[in-house]
Amino acid sequence: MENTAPAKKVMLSGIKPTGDLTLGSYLGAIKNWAERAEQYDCYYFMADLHALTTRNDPALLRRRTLEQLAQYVACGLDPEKNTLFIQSHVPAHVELGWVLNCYTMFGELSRMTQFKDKSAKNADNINGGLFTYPALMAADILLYQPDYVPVGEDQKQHVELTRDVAQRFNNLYGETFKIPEPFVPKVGARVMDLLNPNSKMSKSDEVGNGRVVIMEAPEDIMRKFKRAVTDCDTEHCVRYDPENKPGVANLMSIYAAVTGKTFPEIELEFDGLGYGAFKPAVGEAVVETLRPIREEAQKIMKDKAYLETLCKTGAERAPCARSIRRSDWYRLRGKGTENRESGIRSESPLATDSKSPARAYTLSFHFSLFAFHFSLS
Ligand code: AQP
Repeated sequence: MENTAPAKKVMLSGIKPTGDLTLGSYLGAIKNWAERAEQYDCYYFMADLHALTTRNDPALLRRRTLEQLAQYVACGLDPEKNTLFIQSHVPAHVELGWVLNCYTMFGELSRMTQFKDKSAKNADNINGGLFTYPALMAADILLYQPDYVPVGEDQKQHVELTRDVAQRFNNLYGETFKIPEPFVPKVGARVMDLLNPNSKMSKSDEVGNGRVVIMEAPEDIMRKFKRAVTDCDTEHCVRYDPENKPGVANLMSIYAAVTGKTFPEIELEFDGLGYGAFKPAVGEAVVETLRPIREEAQKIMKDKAYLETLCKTGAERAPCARSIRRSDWYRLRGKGTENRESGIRSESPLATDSKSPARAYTLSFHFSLFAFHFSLS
């Protein structure tokens, strides 16, 4: 019998393997992905090409990419229900990335907060990739025609730029790309550093007491939460006031995200108990949330054959399932379209016959430095 069920909406997101996944990566991104596999057709990738904007030891990058894949699965991303893949294994990301680079404006890229932050942090390596990162990210997204892109608050600006670029392209050449929506979680959208609650908890930050990673030992997590910065309020009052009590607000957001409790419920729970009771309670809740993930990820990491199969299947499934056909963006609507702005009929200089086996150009992405090899042992 013919399947008449309406097609599921598509979700897509990725994380760059620039360091160990943090509590922020989990609460701001992966946790929300894992909760939506039944409802959506989901694509999640390891953004190893984006990781090249910082200097990497190739072996470490390969190891982190695989660890990230294992952690995705351990966090609940069932590879049967989600397409999990490594970005560099799907060359179309780079191909469309170049095309979209040419439709992304210098001024737009200059305004990206993340570019400004990262350039300030890495003043000795402000490379072109760091600047044009959002154009590749636009390609990562638009390639799969997603309806939603689940991201933390910090990446919302990039998704908005993706929308602008897609709209610009569509206006010029006709409806080619679906315009995606950012999907930002209500709690956990911006997990802050435990020692500096005005700064986001990041993977590539110095390993220190302000950052908690998914694979961390329970005793280390507890120590970090007990030392977390709160404020000088003499009553040690647990109240949600991000402006005046950013440290407490951050801990409350983390607690809310891992327990599902609301802020008023948390205030009531710790009413009169002070920070001495509150901080270890948050630590324990985080430990218990991360414990099964850590144990499962450790098991998966030992099974290299399984990981290898996941990588292969992901690379095969990703480009063909829902992705936009390359002929659509290269031919720019094929036989010539009405240019809506000028009224001139245009034929793309990149146009090729989609039936021809000859491709506009081939891009072999097997440069050995970063290509995938099992070199974990
Ligand atoms: N602290 C955070 N709170 C909430 N969400 C977060 N995300 C990252 N950190 C937090 C979300 O996780 C995804 C990770 O995206 P990414 O690794 O590609 O980029 P990023 O935002 O630059 O992450 P980091 O950890 O800060 O990495 P580095 O240090 O390498 O730059 C995104 O959805 C992000 O919003």
